[in-house]
Amino acid sequence: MTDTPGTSRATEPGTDPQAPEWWRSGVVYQVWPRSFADSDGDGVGDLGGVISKLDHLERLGVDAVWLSPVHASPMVDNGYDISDYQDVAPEFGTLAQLDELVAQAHARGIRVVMDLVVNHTSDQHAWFRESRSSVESPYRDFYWWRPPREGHVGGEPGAEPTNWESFFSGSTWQWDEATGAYYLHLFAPEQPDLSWENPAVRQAVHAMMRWWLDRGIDGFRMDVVNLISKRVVPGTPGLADAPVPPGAPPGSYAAPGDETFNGPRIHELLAEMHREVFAGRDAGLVTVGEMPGTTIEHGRLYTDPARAEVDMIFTFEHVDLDSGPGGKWDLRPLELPRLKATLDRWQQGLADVGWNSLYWSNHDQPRPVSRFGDDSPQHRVRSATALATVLQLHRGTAYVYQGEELGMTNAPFATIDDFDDLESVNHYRERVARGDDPEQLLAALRVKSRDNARTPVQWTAGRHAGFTTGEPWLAVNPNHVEVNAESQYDDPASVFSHYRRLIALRHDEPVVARGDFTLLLPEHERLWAFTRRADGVTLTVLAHLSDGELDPVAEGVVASPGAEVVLTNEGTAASAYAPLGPWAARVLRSQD
Ligand code: ISL
Repeated sequence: MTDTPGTSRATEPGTDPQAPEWWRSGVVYQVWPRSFADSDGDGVGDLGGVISKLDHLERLGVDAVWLSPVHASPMVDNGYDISDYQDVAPEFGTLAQLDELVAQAHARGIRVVMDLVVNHTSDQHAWFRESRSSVESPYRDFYWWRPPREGHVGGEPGAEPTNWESFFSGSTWQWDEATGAYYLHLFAPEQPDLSWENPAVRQAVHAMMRWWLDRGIDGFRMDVVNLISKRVVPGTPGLADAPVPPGAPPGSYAAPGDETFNGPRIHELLAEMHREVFAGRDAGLVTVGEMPGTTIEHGRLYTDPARAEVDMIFTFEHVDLDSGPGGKWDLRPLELPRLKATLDRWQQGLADVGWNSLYWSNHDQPRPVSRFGDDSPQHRVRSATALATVLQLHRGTAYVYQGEELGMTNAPFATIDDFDDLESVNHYRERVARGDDPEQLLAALRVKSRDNARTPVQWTAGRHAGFTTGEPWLAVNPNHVEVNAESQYDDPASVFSHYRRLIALRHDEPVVARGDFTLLLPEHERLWAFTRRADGVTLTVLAHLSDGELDPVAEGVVASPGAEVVLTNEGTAASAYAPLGPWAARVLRSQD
């Protein structure tokens, strides 16, 4: 590639500790390594692949890469089950390659943020192997071991210490014959939960985090970190049942809520981690906690700089709006006013204290253009770019998940055999066994399965989209012939080119990081409009999220004289308040 990145970055890694935090105007790009780029032809993406695509990231103009786990792992949950926190999985490469990635990224002004998965380890981690070997093991209390429920025999149905349902179906308790006890796993049985009640666990994790920072990485994305404090009721076994929804058959499992989310010691644990790991280090480090089930009230506490817990959190309200009371597979239509209102509430809630993370997708979510936009050939580019514009011009750090910058879509999965992810496959099997209609189950998987995000990145129109010279571990989306990076770089109308301009605008226009946020016409079902204001500058964002045409002034947007168009996905710039075509987005700038 010949041209320069979209913009200069606010601060280069490690240069000026006094500079304002880079992440306020910054953009973080998530790499999910298994599907990013394969350098050795084994069909699995790897670190060599990430290094080979740094040009792509530099050209896009992002400030940092968040690398999903590359640690040693049996890959039951594609790397979110770590068996050695201080080594790299052979299929991804070596520690030396990771060092090289960090060095090469830094040389381009791109930071590297690692995933931190410490709510649980893999059952193959040395700590757990030790822990399960004997009740006398010094590692026994690294995990949550509990006896069967009183009056029950271990291993029989209903004997589990609590009625909690795992994120990945079934009970959260696994019976372990060797020492005659259950251990807790909020996720898969191969992902036992660490006990953060144990100071030795905390010290070991803090030491591991310092080891990574000493190696030169720039921060952590902390996996489900608001689950690490379980609500321990005084007395034994000390963990309470979750309330069972009305009408559920006796003996049903129930998703734990307050028992595990944002538990009683969570703020204390995060403050301790901050003190033990980050205090006194480079101010350019960043931390983001993944926090499902978190309210604004908690969000303020987590991200208040004065409390020194984490810099920002990933919340889930906006990605739960298209789920019904039955959870993520219980599909509901998405209503634009509710989506706008949800983001607006977080904007207002964290306006004076704390900081927002802005994301449409990640490796757990379907593709945003298929979910919130229109992925038909006619509207894919416009809707992908309109959605990006709206999101990234809210106040907060923007996250781009691999392929989103190309407008990649959900995949055409035909049968259950096309899916890989344990969440999808377990859910399907459990429900088919219960007698649910397989076709209906498949219909929900097609919309919501995490595999939608996990098909390989589409680099070229060629064989396997240029992802691998071998056989890809998960099928490439056949639409790579039209949707691929190579064809987008030099096309000013492409999704990639729009993302580049948008990221440059975030960097160059201080009002994006600093300005206040006012939602306009909150009830409008097709128009997403808001203003951002600071220091006499106003940005007005107008996005028409549907087919057809829409006249913003006729709908009630008040024109501001002298407003100029600074970004649009409409090709030739329309005038500021002209009618918006299908999925058109326009950003106006005016000055007092
Ligand atoms: O993906 C989800 C639902 O479909 C979420 O509930 C997800 O499991 C939750 O957000 C936690 O995600 C994180 O931890 C999991 C891992 O499988 C995910 O990939 C990770 O992002 C367990 O480590």
